[in-house]
Amino acid sequence: MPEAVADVRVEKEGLNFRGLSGERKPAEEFRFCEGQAGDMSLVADVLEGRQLGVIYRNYLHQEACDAIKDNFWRNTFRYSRGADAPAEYLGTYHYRKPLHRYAGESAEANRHLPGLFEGLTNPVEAFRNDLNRELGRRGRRLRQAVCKGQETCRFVMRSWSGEKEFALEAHDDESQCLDPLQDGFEIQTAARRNALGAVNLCLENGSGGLLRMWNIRPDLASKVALGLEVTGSPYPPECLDGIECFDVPIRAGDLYVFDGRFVHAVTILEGHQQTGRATISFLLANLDDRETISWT
Ligand SMILES: O=C(O)CCC(=O)C(=O)O
Repeated sequence: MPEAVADVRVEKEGLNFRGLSGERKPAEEFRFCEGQAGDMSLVADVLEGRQLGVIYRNYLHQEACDAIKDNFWRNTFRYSRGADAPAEYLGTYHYRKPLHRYAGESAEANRHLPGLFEGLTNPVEAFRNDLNRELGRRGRRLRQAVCKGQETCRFVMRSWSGEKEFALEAHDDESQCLDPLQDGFEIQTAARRNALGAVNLCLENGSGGLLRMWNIRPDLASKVALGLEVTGSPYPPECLDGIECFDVPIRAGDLYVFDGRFVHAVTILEGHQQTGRATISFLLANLDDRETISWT
C-alpha cells in the first residue's frame, strides 16, 4: 500500500487530507466525443483507455423511452435503495455484497429484466451486439461476467429525483470493484486493466441532471485518506476544487459510455420535478487480450 497518506494535511472529519492526487488525462483525451449510431469504435477506444467518453445522441426514440418507463413502473420486482443513493431500482448491483449474494440476485434479476422491453427491441442487447462486432474486429469478444458460476446481472434500471446539491454525489466506479470482500471475482482483474466503461442509457431527465466529469482518477493514497477505498463515494466537493471538470447535458434517449475510474457526479435535478432521472446502466471492461466482460 502506498505510504503517501502520511504526508497529507487538511483536517477532514478526523482524517488528514491535503488534496486528491492521481492520474489525469492529457487535455486532448479529457473530453466526450459524439458517436454515430452503430459505430462502436469509440466505445472500444474508451475501453482501451484512449478516450474519456462517448455519447450517442437519440440512441433510442422517445416512444421507446416512454414504453420502457411504463413497464418499469408496472414491474413488481422494483425496489427502493437506501440513503446513499435513494432511488427505485430493477436489477441488482455487486456493490459491497458477498459474491454468493450477488450471484443469487443476478440470477433472479436476469429472469425479469427482459420484461422491461415487452413489444420493443431490447436496446441493451442491440448495443451489446453492435459492440461485440466492433470488438470482434479487434480480436476480442464481449461476454457477461461470471460470479460463483452464475452469469451476472445484465443491467440495472433506476429512477430517482433528488433535491441535494448533486443528484448523485461525486464518486468513482473503480473502488467498489476492488473490494477485498469480492476477492477472486473476475471484475477485479478487468477493473485493473485499461479502463472501466460505465454504460448509461437515459430514458428520462428533467432540467439539470447533467453528468459532471473531473479530470482525476484518484490514487489509493487519496482514497485511503478519505476512507473511500472500497466505496469510491462520496468525494467531498471541496477536495475537487480547482480540478478541471466539464458537464455533459444528458437527454432522454442518449446512450453514453465513459471511463468510470475518473471522478464523476450527476448535478442537481432542478425544480422538485415530477420528471425524475431514469437510466439503464452497467459496467464493461477488458479482462485480457481476448475478452471484454460486463456486470452491474
Ligand atoms: O447517471 C449518470 O449519468 C451516471 C451514473 C453514475 O455515475 C453511476 O451510476 O455510478
